[in-house]
Amino acid sequence: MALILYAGKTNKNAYKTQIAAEYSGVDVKLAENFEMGVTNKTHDFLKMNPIGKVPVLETPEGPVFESNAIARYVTRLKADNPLYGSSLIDYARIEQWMDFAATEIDAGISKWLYPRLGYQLYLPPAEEAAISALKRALGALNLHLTSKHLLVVPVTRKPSQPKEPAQSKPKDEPKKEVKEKEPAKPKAEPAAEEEEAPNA
Ligand SMILES: N[C@@H](CCC(=O)N[C@@H](CS)C(=O)NCC(=O)O)C(=O)O
Repeated sequence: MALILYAGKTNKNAYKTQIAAEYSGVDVKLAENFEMGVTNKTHDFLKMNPIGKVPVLETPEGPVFESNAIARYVTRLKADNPLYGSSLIDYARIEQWMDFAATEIDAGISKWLYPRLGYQLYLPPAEEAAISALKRALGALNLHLTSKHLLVVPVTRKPSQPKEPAQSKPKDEPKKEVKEKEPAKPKAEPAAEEEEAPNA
């Protein structure tokens, strides 16, 4: 029987579980008719997660909330799942990157994005701090990835034969005007249908 995951279809935190389930052969289905801002405010939902956030997984032994915990649970449903590593140091490194993604990257994105979307107060110095923290985290991630070769996919391309000679850009082409975007004014309440609501 499928485990039921409460979240909207495009919830980034639910993707963690859905991807883990797919790789682990675990049957997880999104709750039908789930409506962000409605379903997660019901009494029944709050019994599963008292803070009213998604995702929540319904298991035969009761509900589990917190997306990383759910993803780990689903992964461990498959015995000796290689997705979870095979030694203590493997587990530690997997958890290290899961925690890093949640607390350094996700948190940084939220602090930058939500005021711009109008969910939180927009304060330029706070945004500057969020961007600089995010750059630091992404810089560290980048450094890590450049020393790995996990994502390298060989691409063989035939030399392209352009039908027409490439047009060179006229030298005196006027530069496009770059307009600075005005930050959105804070909204009173996050829109109910918005999937990505503030963590705070
Ligand atoms: N730490 C939680 C964060 C969950 C979270 O912030 N969920 C958002 C959607 S991505 C939510 O339910 N927001 C509704 C609210 O803040 O009331 C997790 O990883 O599961």
